Amino acid sequence: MAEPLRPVLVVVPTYNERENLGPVLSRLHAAVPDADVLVVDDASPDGTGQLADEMAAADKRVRVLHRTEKTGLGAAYLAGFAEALKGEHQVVVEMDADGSHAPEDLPSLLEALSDADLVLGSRYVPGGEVVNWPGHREWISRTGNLYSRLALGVSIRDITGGYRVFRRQVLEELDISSVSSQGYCFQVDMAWRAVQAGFRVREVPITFAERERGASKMSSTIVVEALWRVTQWGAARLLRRGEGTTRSRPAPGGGADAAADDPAHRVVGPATAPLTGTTAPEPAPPAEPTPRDTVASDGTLRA
Ligand SMILES: Nc1nc2c(ncn2[C@@H]2O[C@H](COP(=O)(O)OP(=O)(O)OP(=O)(O)O)[C@@H](O)[C@H]2O)c(=O)[nH]1
Ligand SMILES: [Mg+2]
Repeated sequence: MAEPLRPVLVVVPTYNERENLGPVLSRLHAAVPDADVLVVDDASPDGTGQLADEMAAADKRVRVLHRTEKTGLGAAYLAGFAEALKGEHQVVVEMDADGSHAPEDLPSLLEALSDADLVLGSRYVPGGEVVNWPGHREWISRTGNLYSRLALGVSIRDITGGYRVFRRQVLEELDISSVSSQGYCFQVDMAWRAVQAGFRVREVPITFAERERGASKMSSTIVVEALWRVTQWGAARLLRRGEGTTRSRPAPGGGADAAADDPAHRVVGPATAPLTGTTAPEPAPPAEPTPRDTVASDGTLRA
């Protein structure tokens, strides 16, 4: 078997995760000792940012990107990705700090990258599971996934999940500066862009656990945003199909206006149904202005 791609950078967004950050990073380094970590903290009032600085001072695998305002999960990840692309990491991981994404699952996600460009940790493929989630949360998640699958014509079972592994090339080639979605929608947006660009997307089972400490930042706005945007993308897809628009075949892993039903794209792994999507991406709205991030002399990053 091929050696897993290296080096790996795990981007961990935090907002008020003081109780969770330490345990999660310890588990991460027990599972993948050579993983580097970039904590992206939005000036958490509970002092998560200072704690992260202390951890960074004690462990050279850890760095911290401090941002001045809470601008949402999507914006935090995008800032982390931009920072990641300044360095040499070949693999970039999305992982929440609340313990829902088990670091112990990361080795299998990394391994799956050997024949994929984007690996999605999936609760809804065989072997995947959700532990301790209230029934209504799982219902929202499953319904959102079903709706996205139908609207976008993709076979991905868990397109809203946020535990993911990207080959660097995916982040380089997708125009991530134009992504402005947040929350669940951010996850759908990134995966949908990757599908349309012809990247190989693979789902790998994970065990997703409800956070034990700290407060969720989920809100009804996040659900409504996802519904609205997925409906727009789905409608655009159907309109283009109705117009009989034909698109030239991109190189695998190629440009952003690749067709989702192009044979170059496939969902590999447990979800193997053929994709029926046909459209180019909806022109993305302009990115929200984000604070500039700078590197301080101590190596700490400041927004
Ligand atoms: N930097 C930053 N991190 C955030 C922001 N919102 C959420 N996060 C972090 O993103 C991760 C996921 O947030 P959660 O509140 O757990 O949201 P969720 O996982 O969608 O919702 P739950 O399932 O209820 O936990 C956690 O590590 C949060 O601390 C934000 O505005 N800025
Ligand atoms: Mg969470």
